[in-house]
Amino acid sequence: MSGKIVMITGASSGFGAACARVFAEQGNRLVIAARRLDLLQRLRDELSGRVPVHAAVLDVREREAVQAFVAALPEEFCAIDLLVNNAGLALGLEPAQQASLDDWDTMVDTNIKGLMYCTRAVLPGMVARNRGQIINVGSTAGAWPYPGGNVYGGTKAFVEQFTRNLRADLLGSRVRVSCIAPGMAETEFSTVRFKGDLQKAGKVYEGTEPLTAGDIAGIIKWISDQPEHVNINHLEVMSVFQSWAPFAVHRG
Ligand code: NDP
Ligand code: 8X3
Repeated sequence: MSGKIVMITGASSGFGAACARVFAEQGNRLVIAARRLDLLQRLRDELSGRVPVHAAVLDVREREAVQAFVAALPEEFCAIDLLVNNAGLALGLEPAQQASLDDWDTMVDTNIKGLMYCTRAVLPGMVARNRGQIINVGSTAGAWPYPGGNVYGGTKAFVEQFTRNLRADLLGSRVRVSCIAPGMAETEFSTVRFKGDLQKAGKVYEGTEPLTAGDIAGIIKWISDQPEHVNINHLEVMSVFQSWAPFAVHRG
């Protein structure tokens, strides 16, 4: 794939920034969005010698802003070929009975509603052009529960099922939709989850070789590089340092 228009949400760090670098290497035009403009500008400065880059603040939780953002894209960026719905976060690891409702709201608003808004804003153009692709970033947490994963896992289960239902709606068009479900990857993810506690965040990856943002960006590129009649529905990926545990049993 080259010379396409790729929009990446949550491009200021982690998977999103790595995707921007990978898609720039292929000569694609980039629309990069997130809340932290300084980081986006740095990324744009790094990549804009190679490809055209449109960098702008977008909080995916703001429904009207998402619609306006897509509607007002400059002409050379407006016919989006690939949307990487990546913006998302986990907040907290407390059991449900102690978790913060504000954190739960933020995860639902970002991981579910934000992804919905971006999809709804971009999809009509893709369907009209009978061309395009959406790659949603889910998580192993969407299929495999763990203590404290409560609402985060629930939001990622939504991403998985929404992806499949989009495919059902899009049958008859050539628009492709995929969900990639990564396991533990070292990005700003844990720093955000633990609200800036770097020590706690670092412990998540200690003694392991987690997935990297570059690993995930490479896989997202591979999904997009498949022949246009090939749709990867779901792709789950883990570091070899991660696996499942047996069912937990409480003996009272
Ligand atoms: P990072 O924290 O490094 O990146 C998250 C990105 O999302 C940032 O660019 C952040 O930008 C953006 N973001 C968060 N909230 C919003 C918002 N309201 N509007 C727009 N952008 C937002 O973590 P990752 O790269 O790891 O996370 C990317 C995606 O991957 C998430 O959906 C995450 O759930 C998922 N994931 C992560 C895994 C991991 O272990 N790291 C594993 C599986 C899935 P800014 O703060 O500037 O807005
Ligand atoms: C991120 C992976 O296992 O921390 O989605 O939930 S995990």
